[in-house]
Amino acid sequence: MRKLELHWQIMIGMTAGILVGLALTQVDCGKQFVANWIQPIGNIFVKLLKLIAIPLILASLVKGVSDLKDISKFKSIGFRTVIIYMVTTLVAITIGLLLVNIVQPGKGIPAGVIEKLIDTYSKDSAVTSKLQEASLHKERGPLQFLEEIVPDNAFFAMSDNGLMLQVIFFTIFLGISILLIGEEKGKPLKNFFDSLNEAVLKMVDLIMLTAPVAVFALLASVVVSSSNPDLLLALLKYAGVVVLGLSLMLIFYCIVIYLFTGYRPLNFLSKLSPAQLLAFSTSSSAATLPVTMERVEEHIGVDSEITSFVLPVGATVNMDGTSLYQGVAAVFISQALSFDLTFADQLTIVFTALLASIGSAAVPGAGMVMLVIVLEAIGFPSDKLAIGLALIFAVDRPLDMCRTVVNVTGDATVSMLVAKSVGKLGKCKIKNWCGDLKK
Ligand code: DAS
Repeated sequence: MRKLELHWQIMIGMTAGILVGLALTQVDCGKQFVANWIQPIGNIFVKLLKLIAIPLILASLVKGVSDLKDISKFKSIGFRTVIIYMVTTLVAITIGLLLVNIVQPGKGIPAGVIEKLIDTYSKDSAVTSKLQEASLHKERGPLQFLEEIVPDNAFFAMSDNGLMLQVIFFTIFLGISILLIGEEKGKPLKNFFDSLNEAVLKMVDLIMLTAPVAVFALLASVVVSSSNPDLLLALLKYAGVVVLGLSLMLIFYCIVIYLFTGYRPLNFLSKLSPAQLLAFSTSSSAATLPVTMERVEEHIGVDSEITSFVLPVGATVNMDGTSLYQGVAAVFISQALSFDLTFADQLTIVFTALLASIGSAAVPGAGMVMLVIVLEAIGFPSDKLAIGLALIFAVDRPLDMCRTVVNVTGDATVSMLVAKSVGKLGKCKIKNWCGDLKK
C-alpha cells in the first residue's frame, strides 16, 4: 500500500489527539491519565526536535557561510533577509490593527464575563509569571539587545535554545573565519560540518517517523488542559479577529511567493505543511526549526546557503504571526477596559509590536510576555496589566498554535524570496521510489 504523505499522517494524528482529548475531558481521571501516559510522549518529541536544533544551526550555518565564494555575498543575503523580514512584520501588524479597529471585538463584552475572566486568571501563576518575565525585558537598555547577541561562552550558548541568536553569532563568526583562512586550511573543518549537517538532517527524518504519534499526544494534552469553555466562547470574536488576520497573512505569503518566484501556492503549502502542522502542535518555532529547514531545503528547493542563515535567524527574530497577535490583543484589551487609544497610540503599537516580536522567544507563550511591552508603550496602566492579560489568557494557547504556524510560514516565505533574488531557488531534492526527483 502506498505510504501516506507525511502531512496526512500528521493530520490523522492531530485529529485522533483532539477526539481522544475531548473524550477524556468527559472522564473524571481523564486529565490525570493524559498527564501520566500521553503528555510525556509529546514532550519527548519536542525535546528531540530541540535537541537537534542547535547542532543543525551550527552545521548548516558554518557550511552555508564557508561555502560562500566571498563575504560580500553573505552581506547581500543578510541585508535582503533583514529588509524582507521587517516588511512582512509591518504588513502583519497593519493587517491586525485594521481588523481589530473595524471589528472592535473588545466593545460590548458583558461586564459579568469580564469580571469572571479577571477572577479566573488575573491571579493565575501563568499570568503573573509572564508579567515577571516581561519586567526583565523592561530593564534592558537600547543596546542591550545587541550586547545579548554576543556570547561569552559558545558552549554555554549552545546549551540553551533560548540563546539561539548567540549560537548564530558564533557560527557566522566561525564560518567567516573558515572562509578567510583559505580552501586548504579550512577543508578539514568544512568537511566536518558538511558531514555533521547531513547526519543531523538524517536525524530529522528519523524523529519525523514518530511525528503522527507525537502530535496525537500533543493535541490530546492541549485539549484536556483547555478550561472554561464558556469563557472561550466569550472571547470567540477576539480569537476570530486574530485567526482571520493570520489567515490573511498566509494568503499574503502565497500571493507574494507566486508573484516573485512563480511557485504555485498549493504546491508551496503542501510541501511546507509538515512543518506548519508541527508548529501548530508544538507552539514553538524553535522546536519546529529542524523540520522547517529540512522541508524548505529538500522539498521546496531553497539552497542550504540561504536556509542555513535565513531560517534560524527567522525562527528567533521574525515572528509575523506574533506581531499581528500583539497588535490585535493590545487594542482588544484597551477596548474591553475602555482605555481610549489615539492614532499616535496605534502607530506606537506598530513600532513596539515590531520590536516585541523580534524580542519574543521561539517558545510557547512568548508572544504574550512581550505583549506587556506593547501595552506599557501605549501608557496602559501598570496596575491593570494582570487584568489585561487575564482577559485573553483563556484563548492564548490555541492562538499561540495558530500564530506559530504563521511565524514558520513567514520564515519559509522570506527564505524563498531571498533565494530567488540571488538565484538559489532550485527544485525539490527528494527522490521518489524510482529515484526521480519529486515534482
Ligand atoms: N510560540 C511562539 C513561537 O514559537 C510565538 C508566540 O508565542 O507568539 O513562534
